[in-house]
Amino acid sequence: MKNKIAIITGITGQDGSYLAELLLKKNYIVHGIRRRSSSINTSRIDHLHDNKKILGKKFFLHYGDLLDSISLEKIINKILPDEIYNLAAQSHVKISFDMPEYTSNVNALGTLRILEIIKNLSNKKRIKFYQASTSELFGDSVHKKKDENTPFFPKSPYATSKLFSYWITKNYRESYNLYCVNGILFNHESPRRGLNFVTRKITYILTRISNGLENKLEIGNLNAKRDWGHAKEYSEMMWKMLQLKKPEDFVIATEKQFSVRNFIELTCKEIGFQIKWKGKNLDEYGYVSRIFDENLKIKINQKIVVINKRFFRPNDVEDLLGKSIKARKKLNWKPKYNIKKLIKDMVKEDKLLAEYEVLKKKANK
Ligand code: NAP
Ligand code: F7E
Repeated sequence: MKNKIAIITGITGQDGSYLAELLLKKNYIVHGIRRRSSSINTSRIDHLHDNKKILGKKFFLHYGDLLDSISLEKIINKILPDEIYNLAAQSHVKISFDMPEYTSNVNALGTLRILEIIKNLSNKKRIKFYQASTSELFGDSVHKKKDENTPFFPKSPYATSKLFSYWITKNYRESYNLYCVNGILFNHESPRRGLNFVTRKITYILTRISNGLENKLEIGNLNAKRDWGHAKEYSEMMWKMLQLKKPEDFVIATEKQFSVRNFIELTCKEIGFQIKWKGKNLDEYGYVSRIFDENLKIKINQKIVVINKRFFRPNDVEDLLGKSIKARKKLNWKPKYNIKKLIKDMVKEDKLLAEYEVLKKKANK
């Protein structure tokens, strides 16, 4: 049987790397679009190149940018893929307040640029298109559990840019009969998550503190609640959405909610100590109250979490919880990772990084 061909934008990111792995396992030929950068940005996918035995000539990277129609058009016209997964984005919500125009250009117009190319090719090939939509679209919606019918109420330049891409994807589906879907994914994390997203920041810095490499974790809003799943599983749902006969939008969520504070507490437990809280608002802090593993380089009463105003947003989404009944029925969605398993996976990898750094420091002495 002929191999299917996929293009992934954002292949160097967390989700792009998991999706590339999955598609290669399914025997796809995978083309990734990477943007030019002065430092190497392929660390999440380098192992795919190394694995030549399995992959042979099935994995290719191309320079392109969502801001640059010429590069996108050249790549898509040449490859004529069966599927395009549009995962590229300026994906950081807080940074979108600092760079609203750039964020909108990449996330909103970038999606439009790809859809136009697909539309112009539609008499040659029916290319299926996946758009990385987000639970941030719901923002301040008053409905507790959010599904495909919940009204949107975006609260950041990131969310408004993704609102445009959500609707333009739906519009191109309806106006031009294209196969386009929105995956409305709630937060998903992993050991490959960027270091400036809250979960990875927590597992990375707390494992460093417990190895004596750092003193404090500085954090923003402790009370924000999220529905956190594992990126590996969520990437599989992207693929499943494009395998359906009829293009439809889906919410993917675990349907369980935890606060940033809970995430810190569970991470401490996984590492081997207990944290307690004192003080209020900006003066609140977390200190070590019990130690279960005597090898940890921390002390009872050590102040290890402090609040820093710098990490608050002009406007935060306080409460996100999903309802993914439709995906459970039509995509057979059932999360295998709960929050504890997710944290275990992240702490395991970050512990190795910290231990490696300790060894390096010792060797250099
Ligand atoms: P990520 O780790 O931040 O990856 C974003 C990717 O987009 C990176 O490969 C990045 O390249 C690339 N990119 C950024 N600007 C670009 C541009 N102008 N042209 C081409 N590529 C560009 O994000 P992620 O967590 O994997 O998320 C994947 C997608 O899902 C994003 O669209 C995000 O908004 C959306 N989403 C994420 C979540 C989540 O919880 N993770 C939830 C819902 C939706 P560099 O490596 O060079 O920076
Ligand atoms: O923040 C709070 C922060 O940056 C989560 C993106 O993948 O998921 C992600 O967006 C919460 C917020 O993710 C810090 O205020 C506290 O309430 O990890 P985050 P996000 O904003 O939910 C959605 C679904 C996407 O689509 C996005 O692309 O944690 N928080 N203290 C902090 N957040 C950060 N980053 N850093 C802190 O120090």
